Amino acid sequence: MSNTSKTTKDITFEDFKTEVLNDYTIAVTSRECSLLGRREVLTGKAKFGIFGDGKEVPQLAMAKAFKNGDFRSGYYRDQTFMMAIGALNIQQFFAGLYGHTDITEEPMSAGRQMGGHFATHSLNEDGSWKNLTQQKNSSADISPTAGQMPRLLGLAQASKIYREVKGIDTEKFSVNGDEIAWGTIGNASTSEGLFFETINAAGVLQVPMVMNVWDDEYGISVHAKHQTTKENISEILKGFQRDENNDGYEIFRVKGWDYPNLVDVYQRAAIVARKEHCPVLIHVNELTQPQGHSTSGSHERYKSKERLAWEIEYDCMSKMRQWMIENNIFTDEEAKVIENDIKKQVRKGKQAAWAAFVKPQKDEQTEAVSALRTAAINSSNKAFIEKSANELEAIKEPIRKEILVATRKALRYLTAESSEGKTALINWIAAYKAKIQPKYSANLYSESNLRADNISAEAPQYADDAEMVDARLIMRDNFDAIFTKYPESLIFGEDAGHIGDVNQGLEGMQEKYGELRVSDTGIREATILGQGIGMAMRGLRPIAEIQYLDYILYSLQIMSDDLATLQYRTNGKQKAPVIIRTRGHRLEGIWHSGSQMGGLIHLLRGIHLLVPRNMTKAAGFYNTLLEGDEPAVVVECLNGYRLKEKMPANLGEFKTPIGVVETIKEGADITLVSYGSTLRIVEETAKELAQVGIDAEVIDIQSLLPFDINHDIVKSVQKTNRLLVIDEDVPGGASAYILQEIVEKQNAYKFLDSKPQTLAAKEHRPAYGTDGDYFSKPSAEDIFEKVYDMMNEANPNKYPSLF
Ligand SMILES: Cc1ncc(C[n+]2csc(CCOP(=O)(O)OP(=O)(O)O)c2C)c(N)n1
Ligand SMILES: [Mg+2]
Repeated sequence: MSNTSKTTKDITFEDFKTEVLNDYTIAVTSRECSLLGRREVLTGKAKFGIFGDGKEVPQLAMAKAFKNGDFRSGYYRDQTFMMAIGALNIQQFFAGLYGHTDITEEPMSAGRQMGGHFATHSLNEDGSWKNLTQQKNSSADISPTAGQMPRLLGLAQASKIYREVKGIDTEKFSVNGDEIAWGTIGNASTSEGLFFETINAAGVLQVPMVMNVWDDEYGISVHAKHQTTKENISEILKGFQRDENNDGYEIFRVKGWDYPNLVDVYQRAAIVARKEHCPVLIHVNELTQPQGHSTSGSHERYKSKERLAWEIEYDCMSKMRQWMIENNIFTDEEAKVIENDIKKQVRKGKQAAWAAFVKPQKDEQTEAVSALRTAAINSSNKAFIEKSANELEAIKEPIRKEILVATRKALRYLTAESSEGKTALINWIAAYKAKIQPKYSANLYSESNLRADNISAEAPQYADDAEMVDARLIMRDNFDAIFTKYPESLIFGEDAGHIGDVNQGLEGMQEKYGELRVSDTGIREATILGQGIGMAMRGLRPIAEIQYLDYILYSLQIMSDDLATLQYRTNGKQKAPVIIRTRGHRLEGIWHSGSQMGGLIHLLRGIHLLVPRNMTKAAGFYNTLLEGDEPAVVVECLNGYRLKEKMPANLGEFKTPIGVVETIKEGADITLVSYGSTLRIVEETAKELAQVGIDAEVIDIQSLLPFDINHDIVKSVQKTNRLLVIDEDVPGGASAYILQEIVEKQNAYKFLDSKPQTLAAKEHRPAYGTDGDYFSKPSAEDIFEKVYDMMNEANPNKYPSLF
């Protein structure tokens, strides 16, 4: 089922009729799915439902204008559109509602997202790109309202880059940059800052983005009068309208039940965006929500009788039907025949989806019951285990949790026994978990052979006469090598273009590679990130620069909700290998010395988090990441650009491995673990400790996510038997995570002769004054005294107390 439009020129009435009937069929199918979907939730088969009823007709029009290669970035109302582009059928719709964990049955997310969150597959089984120009694409939805906006900007900008930058291999991604990125959003969600930030940025960038607002006057129960100035989003955005003197937007307003007008508006909008790369806003108003917001409430509670009556009269489906009758496309009787037939098809599709959902679990239930019965045979607790088996067997439509609860609990009856049946049950549970757990946990990170920890290290090479230079020059020259080696790479951020970033790590790069590849952006961190995500989803290799680590918080929501979940929420069917470049840690003052690494570690699982101690290490990370297919944040040391480092010869080639620690100094007495700017202080302190006879081993973590994949730190602790983690985040921040990794995951507790400790910053942010750093973050004296104290406790004779 799809509604790809023929050209409207020279179309016969029969052709026209066929096309409209096809559209109506799609829309009725979608409506029936909504109606039956709600019932599935109310009867308990599905847990939650949020449907596209009341928004069907404009989505038909959007689908007609949507071409191969185009991208959608939308929200949970778009089931009709997805059906109209042929990306969602009835059975798949219900598989989504049930949370089917098989990607072939539930292609949107393999049951990871609630129904109504749509996606298409950009990747093959091995993680390589499909040809996106030969299919209609939808980036994977997320639930946070307006969260689809930042990425929409990047999806649209990719077309501009593909059209205007020469030398990129466009084969799988673009045909002359003709692709449109189509956004959809609810009227109430336009209240979010992300909406306005994206609208402004797309106007500045002039990218082919068509923004659709589905306006039903409400956001759950809250009326437009609390949401939008003048209760009218296109009215207040009028200032964005382009004119003869200024670039801007084309803005359309159209009624959501007016099928012929909608079709016309969407065709016109597409031409403007596709040809001219001018962003377009389509405000579709007078839409309704026949069943209310979702299955968890009823709209009778908050809509007036008059509004409810109006919604019935102006329901876009009945208006379309009426128009079709008036225009002799069908009669009322003929319409009823079509509608009844669709009702049957939807019911059949629903039944098939449920049967497919239940089947594997039934088979697994049979296996589990049999394993339980075998284990029961020679057990003194036979009666109890058989009871569990019988109870499990009696469940008509079991879920996997019930299967595991029954089998795992049965082991408790067998602790004192040994039998073949018991061993078989243990093995069955282990095999079952190994088979089922990935359905819920796989693909948080890339599982392709391009995953970051699969890219091997390459050491920097130095010429005999290699110069010691300001470290920012290594960064700059390495970026130069990167831009030459990867024509699809580009960098953008505040001050990244004309002046070559605030620390001159991109000096001269814009002149050399042009304003599209090395560009300044507005001050808008969330959409800088969105540019990165969207362009990476279309095969480019963007480096999104967030000027200072302290300001990453503005983009953190999108990084966490969108980027970090992307591979997971599509079960590996989409990726966005964007690199986020930032700089942080010790400079001065509350907002230029932040090191909120614990926050990042916790919120960014799914993204690599790299903390190089110098610019050579940082440049090596960029080189590694560009060979891989995963997103990462690289935090450069803000106070390291003017320090001297030796210029490597193999720029663009040397690679810092990801997830691998480095021992900077060997030692026998204590293992000191740190990273980033603090590491330099630790190194200095290690020299001072040596003067009093303490031989410290110093390890640079380098990569917080993933963390020490070879478990090298425990090997050091095994030797020194003492561990101190030094970190400039708040107490219990990144240091708590590091300690958990080492003590619990690497089992370092086995080798410890002293309490494992952390030395972190104060709880407050760093004060500005000259001494602000000293009194806010771990200093050399703090480290010295902490280590000395630990050694004093172990051997007071050798290390008499300092105080
Ligand atoms: C950031 C965020 N806040 C709140 C919610 C809960 N929520 C889900 S939908 C919704 C209303 C959205 O209304 P609108 O944008 O008009 O879309 P509609 O459902 O009316 O089509 C709200 C508040 C959310 N998903 N995300
Ligand atoms: Mg709404």
